[in-house]
Amino acid sequence: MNTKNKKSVGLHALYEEDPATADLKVFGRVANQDRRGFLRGAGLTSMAALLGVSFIPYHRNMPQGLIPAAMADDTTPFSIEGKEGLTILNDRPVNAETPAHLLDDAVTPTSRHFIRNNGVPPVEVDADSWQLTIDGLVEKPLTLSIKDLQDKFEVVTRPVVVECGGNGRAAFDPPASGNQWTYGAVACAEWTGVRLADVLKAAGVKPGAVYTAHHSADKHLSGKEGKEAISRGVPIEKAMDPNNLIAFAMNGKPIHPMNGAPLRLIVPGWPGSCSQKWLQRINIRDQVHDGAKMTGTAYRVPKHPVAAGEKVPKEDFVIIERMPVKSLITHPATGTMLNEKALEVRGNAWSGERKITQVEISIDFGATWITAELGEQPNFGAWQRFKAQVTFPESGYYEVWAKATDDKGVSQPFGIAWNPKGYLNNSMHRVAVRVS
Ligand SMILES: Nc1nc2c(c(=O)[nH]1)N[C@H]1C(S)=C(S)[C@@H](COP(=O)(O)O)O[C@H]1N2
Ligand SMILES: [Mo]
Repeated sequence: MNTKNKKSVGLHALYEEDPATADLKVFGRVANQDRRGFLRGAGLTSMAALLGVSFIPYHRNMPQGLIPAAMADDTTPFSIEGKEGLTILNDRPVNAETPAHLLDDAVTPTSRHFIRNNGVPPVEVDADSWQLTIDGLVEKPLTLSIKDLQDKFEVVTRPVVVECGGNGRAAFDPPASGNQWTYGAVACAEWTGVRLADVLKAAGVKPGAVYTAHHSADKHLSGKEGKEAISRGVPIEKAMDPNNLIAFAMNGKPIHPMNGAPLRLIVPGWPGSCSQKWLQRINIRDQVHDGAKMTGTAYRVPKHPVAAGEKVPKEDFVIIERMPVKSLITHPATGTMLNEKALEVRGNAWSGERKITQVEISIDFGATWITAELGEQPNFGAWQRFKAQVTFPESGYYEVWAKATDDKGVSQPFGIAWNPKGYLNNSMHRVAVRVS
């Protein structure tokens, strides 16, 4: 495990505060008063799995809130199996982003796909018995297993960008509260699944349908039954876009537990929050969905430009839909010390529901630009690779900047379009390079 820890609240602090809550966070369920009862079930299995064994022979003797010594020395709050090199922003819930230089692939490996959790993920999911229900404003409500989905609908595989609406929030000044993502709450994994539109057509969406409502198996942080961590949706027109997937595989394998195993939505071009993980139910509604994190100011921006720090009345906020044009320099890593003057710059560029037509690179703080070589978009919703050869004239400090332009002629701004909740920062990516 080489997951870096940004936040100091670790396991100890967590258990000192409240062992029962800590159990919930770590093991996904609250300990009974009789801890042994808890440890006998799924809790025991998940604790054992965290400790890297299949069983804890003397588990009956473990007191409630005991931090296993194997974990007690660990300075990182969690080791996330199957994830490498991510920066942990928060351990309750688990949120981790990927340093830009680890995103230097057309298809992001699962180990490098960021994690954004709003609540407590389910433990011990069983793909064989998992069920998805489609109900609400449909002719024929459906309950489907993953096998049903595979048997009844065409299965497709495609790389798709998932980006958190709050990616880039850390650069806001004045700061915006929420996860302080820098650049790495974005990834482009290859997802396999069936088309959401095909499944909705099979259920027969009735006239009057306005919005989808997505429901899932993760739990609210409070542990309260019936309270959802997040339940978002999209307008029915967007839901019927053939590019949305109900996905059961990620990079050719079952989905990583933290990325929504065994079933999730993949909604290209819109904020990651639309792509419900651990998906159990899609309810078709006759109004804009008002589930958890759909209302108030969550995943919303002011409908008019605002000055940094300006107070915005609630009624002026609108739901974020398409994500903006953006790019990321994935080589070199920022802070690189170069011993030669020539350098290959590489990265990824994307724009929600659009193609990238140009990426430009500057090494002189934007005074001059060179056009990068730009790769094709493999399919709707995927990012495009770019590369450029640059030569630094002499030794010293440089910044490499990248600026993408999409097929509607929209480019990335230099500055941040500040908004109260810190969404949609698509300002140009800059990396520092020292040439010796
Ligand atoms: N059930 C569920 N789905 C969810 C979330 C969540 O907390 N619970 N987070 C959403 C948000 S805000 C984002 S950005 C993406 C992140 O997907 P990832 O964790 O696979 O990177 O998942 C979305 N789907
Ligand atoms: Mo997100």
